[in-house]
Amino acid sequence: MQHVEPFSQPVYITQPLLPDIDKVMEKIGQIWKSKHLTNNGMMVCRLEKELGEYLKVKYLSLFSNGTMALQLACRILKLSGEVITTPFTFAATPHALVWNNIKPVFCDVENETLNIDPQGIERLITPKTTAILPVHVYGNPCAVEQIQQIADRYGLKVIYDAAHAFGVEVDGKPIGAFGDISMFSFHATKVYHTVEGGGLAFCSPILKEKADLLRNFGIKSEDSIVESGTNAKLNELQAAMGLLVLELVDEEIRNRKKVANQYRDALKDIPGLTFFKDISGVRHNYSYFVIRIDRKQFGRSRDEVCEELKRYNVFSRKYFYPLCSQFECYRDLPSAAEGSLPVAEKAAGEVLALPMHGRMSTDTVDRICRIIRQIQLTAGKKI
Ligand code: T4K
Repeated sequence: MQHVEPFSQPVYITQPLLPDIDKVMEKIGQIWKSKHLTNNGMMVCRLEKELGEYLKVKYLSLFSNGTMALQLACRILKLSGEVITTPFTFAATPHALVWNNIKPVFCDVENETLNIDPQGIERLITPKTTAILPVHVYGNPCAVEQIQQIADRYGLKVIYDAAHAFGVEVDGKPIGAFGDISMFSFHATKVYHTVEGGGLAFCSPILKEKADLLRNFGIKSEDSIVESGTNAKLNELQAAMGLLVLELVDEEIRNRKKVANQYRDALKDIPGLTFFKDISGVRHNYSYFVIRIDRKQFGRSRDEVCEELKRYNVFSRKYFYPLCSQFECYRDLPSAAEGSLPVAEKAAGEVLALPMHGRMSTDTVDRICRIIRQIQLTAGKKI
């Protein structure tokens, strides 16, 4: 095999989807003319409508970021006590609970998707449990039917952390239609973004009404403040970006699919290396391209591969290591006890998200794959 050289420029885990700068300036010009910068201006109203249509959800509210949206979702549903969630997620998921004085209860994940394992949920339910907070990790849908059945049986609410699942559909049903509320993140590193931003999808207009109040201090009218809300609004500049990025997102997802397939094809016969396959009936968004590395079979650990890749100027990410249950602030919880989340613990030591976005050239993907082969071949030797 020919020796592969490092990239001359860093290759990051992702690159934000950037609209044409002239179009951005044109939109900013409109905002300047209106002199309306925030507080539910025309851009935010338009984006809320257009995004709601794109995501095929009945009611949508926009927020300053996904974390604030998730915090408010708990508040809207008046959750308290304990909420069952997954340890295999970004910090924002359990943090949103704690900011509502709710105790996160960690449930192990399924090996196939690394989403919460419905089989584990029931035995964690106590009289204090008020909801389940699953995450569609990497955009792969959770076992939505089973989760809903459990929730119905015990009278629990379901909030989906759909931060990664923009535009995902299951058998033609939009991902935001499951559960009581779904939260989307529109952070710059996501498939679709508004620089920073988030959204909540609801099935009921009453929930949306409450969300719209809570994100704006609970102000109903100039002389009537009806909720102890906060400030979690998206502004006009973010919304303008969102309108332009929305025009590009379908092509981005098509291109990401090509990148994912190229990775899969080039990496498929490497011993000790596995990755997620497309699930039949699911419209995927290819948020992340994640490999799992079995140290024994591959010859190098995930951490070694991550470090070696840096020497080639490739910056992969260990999403999600450490597990949330291993964070200093959560590791003393009974549900976080070492050994009680075996599937998640194993996965957290093996997963590595490789660079992924729709503008990656075939040459870049090919070179990353050849670097990974080279890292394997040089196991135990100095490069
Ligand atoms: N729930 C889940 C399951 C989530 O994954 C997240 C966020 C949330 C909830 C909360 O949603 P938000 O409140 O964020 O809307 C990133 C993101 O900051 C975070 O949004 C995301 N999940 C998480 C998985 O990834 P970091 O700390 O890894 O990002 P950072 O800044 O290191 O960026 C990664 C790479 O991306 C950089 O090395 C270069 C590139 N990049 C990044 C930014 C921000 C750019 O090229 N341009 C940029 O502007 O957390």
